[in-house]
Amino acid sequence: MSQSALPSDFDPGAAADSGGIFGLPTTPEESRVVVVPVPFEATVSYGDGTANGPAAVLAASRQVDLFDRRTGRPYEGGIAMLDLADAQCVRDWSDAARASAGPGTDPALPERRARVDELCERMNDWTLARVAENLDGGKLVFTLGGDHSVAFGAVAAHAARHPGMGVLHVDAHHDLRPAYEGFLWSHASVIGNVLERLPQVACVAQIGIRDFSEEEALRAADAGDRVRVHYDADVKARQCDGEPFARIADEIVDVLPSDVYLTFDVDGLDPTLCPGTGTPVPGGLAWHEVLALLRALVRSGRRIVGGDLVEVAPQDGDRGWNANVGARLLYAMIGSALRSQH
Ligand SMILES: [Mn+2]
Repeated sequence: MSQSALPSDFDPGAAADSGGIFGLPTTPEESRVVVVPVPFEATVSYGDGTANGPAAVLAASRQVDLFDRRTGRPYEGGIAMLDLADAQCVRDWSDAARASAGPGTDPALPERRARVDELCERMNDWTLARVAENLDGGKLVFTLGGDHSVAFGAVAAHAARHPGMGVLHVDAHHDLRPAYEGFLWSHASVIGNVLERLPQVACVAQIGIRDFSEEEALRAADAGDRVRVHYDADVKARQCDGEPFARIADEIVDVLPSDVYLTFDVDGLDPTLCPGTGTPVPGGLAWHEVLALLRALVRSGRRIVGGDLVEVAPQDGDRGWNANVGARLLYAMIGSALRSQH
């Protein structure tokens, strides 16, 4: 049992009144787990709002019950999110990039593309630095987007410290588009950038994939063993034929090396769980399938070295649903990662 970072009078069953994520009172310095918020959405393809994800998940997280039958007391060592006010620079870069990349602008203009690429690089550097300093401080780090482009710096920081690690990638999309709409660092290219620029990443296993271009499917196939795709339609067909999801999950996990980074695009879920996300697609993982996948990862003895949750977007009138699912998903990922440490 890990030593508690919490004050002795802390009551995990009481309604949270501290300002911290999941209602926890600990500072990042005191906490075992640090969440890095990256409110960035430069290159939106459809719906917007993921830059509001971190604030919305923070608010919703206070409703999550801390005790978890499956993972025990993930809160015990402390979980803290870095101050959102310190991420305001990222929000400003995001707004500036959207002004250059957004509707009514011509993305073909090279100076606009260069401007957006430069703002994305600043965000990459910022994210990498925040994640790296917390990893070096011995923290387990989870990054909270923002769109999927925020994962690059986080994966890079982890890969530098865990060479040979694998990435488990849950998403409706391959994210293998070369320079989507001309933008080098687009959310739709993030896994392509990981494969191309981070040789320390041994392989990527993708699940939930159901909306992609022919070029992306070819790119995935051409990557050989470095990219293992578990197409949503194939997984669902096997389940319809009577195969248990647990067996499929074991198969997905089996190809990964011993250290695993988890990148979770919320649109990998059934979109009834994330209607606000930028590019919802029918199909996808059910809630309990996600938990089964996390269980399979832990059961296999692999170590979850860190992760990110991206593309959570609150909507007007959703009564907090998008952020509520996001907060619970983040808590499940953190709990599984803590369980997997040995
Ligand atoms: Mn994605």
